[in-house]
Amino acid sequence: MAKLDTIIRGGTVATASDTFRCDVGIRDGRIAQLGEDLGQAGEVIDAAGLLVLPGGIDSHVHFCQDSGPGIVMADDFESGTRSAAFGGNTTVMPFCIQQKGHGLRQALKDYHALAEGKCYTDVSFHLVISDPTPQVLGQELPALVDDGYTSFKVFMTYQDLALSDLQMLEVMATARETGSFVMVHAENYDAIRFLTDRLERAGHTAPHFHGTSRPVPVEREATHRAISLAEIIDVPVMIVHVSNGEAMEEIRRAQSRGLKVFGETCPQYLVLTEKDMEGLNMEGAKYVCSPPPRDKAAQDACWLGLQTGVFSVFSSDHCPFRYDDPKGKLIPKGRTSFRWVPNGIPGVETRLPILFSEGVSKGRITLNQFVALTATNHAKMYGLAPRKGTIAVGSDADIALWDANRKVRIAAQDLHHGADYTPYEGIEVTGWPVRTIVRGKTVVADGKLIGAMNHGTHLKRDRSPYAAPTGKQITSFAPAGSHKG
Ligand code: DUC
Ligand code: ZN
Ligand code: ZN
Repeated sequence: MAKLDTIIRGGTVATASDTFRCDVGIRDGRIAQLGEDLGQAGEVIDAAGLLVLPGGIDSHVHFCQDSGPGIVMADDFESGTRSAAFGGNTTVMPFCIQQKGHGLRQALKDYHALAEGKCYTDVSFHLVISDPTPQVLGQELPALVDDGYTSFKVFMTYQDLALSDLQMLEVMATARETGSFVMVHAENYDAIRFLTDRLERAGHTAPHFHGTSRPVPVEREATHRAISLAEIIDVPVMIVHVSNGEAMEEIRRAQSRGLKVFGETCPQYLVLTEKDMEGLNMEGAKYVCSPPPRDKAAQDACWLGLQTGVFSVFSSDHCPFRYDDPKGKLIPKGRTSFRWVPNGIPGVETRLPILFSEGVSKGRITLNQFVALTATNHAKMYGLAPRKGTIAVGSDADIALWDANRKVRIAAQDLHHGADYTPYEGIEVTGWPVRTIVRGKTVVADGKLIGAMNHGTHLKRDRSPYAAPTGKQITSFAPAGSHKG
């Protein structure tokens, strides 16, 4: 047998199901052998005392995304994937957004041009459909799904993105016909507009009123509606960035009725609260994201959702803007309220340490749940398995070595993203990724960037095994109550 390129020796390997001592042999970027006494290799990495985990897959990040007039996102592909790699990730999935009046193909061409040669980790794009014209749904999307762009996000809020219920139904019907996978941002646009107008008229303009403008029922109602629309079409759906127990309960109830409804939550809903948006002057803007962080009860509910499998994926929703910058979180001159603070916070580098520390180190979840929630389930859900998301012979050698005992106090100055702050400043974590290996090549080791910026590649994806079977022409829709488990 040909010599191995690399052996990771002496570590403890964990997958979504098992934890075991073994060495990992790598050849040509893939895992070639698992076992003991694997012989010789060009490079031997000593992993004694370390955990050997699948590299993180963050299936929800935003890089160099058009964010409106005068606003600039803080990360491009270079800084975004660099930060991801330092945080133990090997694949990230950003969104390619269709602008109203434009097609998906051109948007993809432009987005690929931004990513080309600028990725330290692998990437794979979701689409965002903002203008579901007959051309987009009838021609472009079916062809793009065949080309490996097998998931897309739709929004129920934001002026330039929100789809009507009719459009949601049309988009979901196309997902069912093409076997693509629908992700939903569930917030009620009209309710947010109404509340925002009222708050502004009352002079309530500080950043923390962002939270007041999007209370829990705004999210719960839209979650319920998205699930109902998906049930009518009989199509699976992923509710992204779930922030609280009431929305989580909507998902849990749908799952208990046998519906293919999935949920995602994020670090901000585990360790931040609405109080963080109350900082002096504009400081609260550092925490403005949508849905907003809530309260302790909502945090507990999100933990329950992770522990019980209501949430199958834990993502960062990394959506970075600089704070001390008129193109970022500071309200531009002439604008007056929280309405103008860009929604989103950085987090791709801190997602894994926060869940490891708060989850595994504190005994809330097992190490195997951690792997499932941060890597394996993302790969399965979005058509990257078995190539990605696990440690198995034949899979890509995407691996993060973890020091489970290392204590780190999170500080912006130590992170590698393009933002000038982290909303997680000062949080002490136990457990840190000390080496990140992408397809057999070390990208980050001991706090140093070693990888090449053109090592990362764009991954075409299979259809999600959870999506509707293809070729399923819609001749009938789900009668009410037909989905009891
Ligand atoms: N939705 C996201 O997914 N990210 C940032 C902002 C938003 O509304
Ligand atoms: Zn969203
Ligand atoms: Zn997002």
